[in-house]
Amino acid sequence: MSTETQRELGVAMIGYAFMGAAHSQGWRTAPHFFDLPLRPAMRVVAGRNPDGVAAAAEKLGWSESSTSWSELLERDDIDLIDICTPGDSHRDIALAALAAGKHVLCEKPLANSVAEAQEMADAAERAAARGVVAMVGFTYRRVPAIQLARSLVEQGRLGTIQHVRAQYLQDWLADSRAPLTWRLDKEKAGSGALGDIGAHIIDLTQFITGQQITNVSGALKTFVSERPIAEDLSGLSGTAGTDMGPVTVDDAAVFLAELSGGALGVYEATRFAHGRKNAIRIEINGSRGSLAFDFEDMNVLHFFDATEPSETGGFRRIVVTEPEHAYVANWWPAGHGLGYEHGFTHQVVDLVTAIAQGTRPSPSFTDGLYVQRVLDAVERSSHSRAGWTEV
Ligand code: SOE
Repeated sequence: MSTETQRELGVAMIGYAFMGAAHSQGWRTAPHFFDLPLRPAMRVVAGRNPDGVAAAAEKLGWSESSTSWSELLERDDIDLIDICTPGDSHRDIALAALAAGKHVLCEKPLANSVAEAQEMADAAERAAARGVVAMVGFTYRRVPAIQLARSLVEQGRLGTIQHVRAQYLQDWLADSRAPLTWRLDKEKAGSGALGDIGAHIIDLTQFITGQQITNVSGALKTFVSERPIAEDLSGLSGTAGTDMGPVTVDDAAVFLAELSGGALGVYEATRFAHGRKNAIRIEINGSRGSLAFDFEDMNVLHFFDATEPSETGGFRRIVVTEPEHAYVANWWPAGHGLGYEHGFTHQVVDLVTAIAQGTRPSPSFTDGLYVQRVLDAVERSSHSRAGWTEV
């Protein structure tokens, strides 16, 4: 479609730190590599600090900056609100945006509590009846190897799934002097490793297996209870100041899970795994075979087909960089591989396509609500120390 005649989708993004930069990359890149049915126009980025948000607009490619997200909802040239703020503002922004008839993309986890997530999912259902859509940003679903994993499960290549093993391991807090930022503040973030990264592996394993987690037994732990307050609270790490402040979230979360299709799960999320940078490790065993994935080698999926003769059997290392694999044909010649940022581009592609086609994008706010319920059940189980807890 020629860009002159193509209809635009006016986008405003709220928040401009790490996730804002990643989402901007998605909005900027998608129309250059994919043939989109609507042309995203990066109209406004909003944030509280006037200088900071103006600089972000310039750097990230937004036409304007604003210090008032609510004013954006009154503008006819804005069709979609992209929420990249900490979790404590997701509910208010999403509810107001949906009520104003704006499509919404919201960073994960959907909210800071089940009650907020429920309100958001209900609002998304009402909005859908008016043709307004909402999506939650579980971006890793859009890694080609993850798409292949889901497809193999759907094709029955794993048979009945018995084991789900999932870890999300980072190490950016392993140093006890690493500074206190918003991600360590329960008021802002809702929870720590559990919601920030545990939410991803909950979503991913449910997505790949098609099963929902129904019961959990978990334990949360905070290893370092006080840290130097960061000079800039909005970043991921940053420079430590001289004053100390309390860490009010978990540093690590582990839990056992039962899944709706009969599988047993073992989950671990931590920011204290020295040497593990962004290791999302998923291993699934079924009656006909196994899958293994590690985001630190994200262009590869390991597949073991137990129906093959054992003499020549073994884990097959599938390099997921071919045009047959999801999203790949739009990028580089076969074999060249993708990175962290591509998921954000694919997220834009799928969202814009759904809007243009009048379908509902996934993961929906209801999917986000379900993940929130799992997070809540893990917290309840850990606090009560009572073991198995229903989601
Ligand atoms: C920090 O742990 C973080 O940035 C998460 O918030 C993101 O969701 C993940 O993609 C990378 O790690």
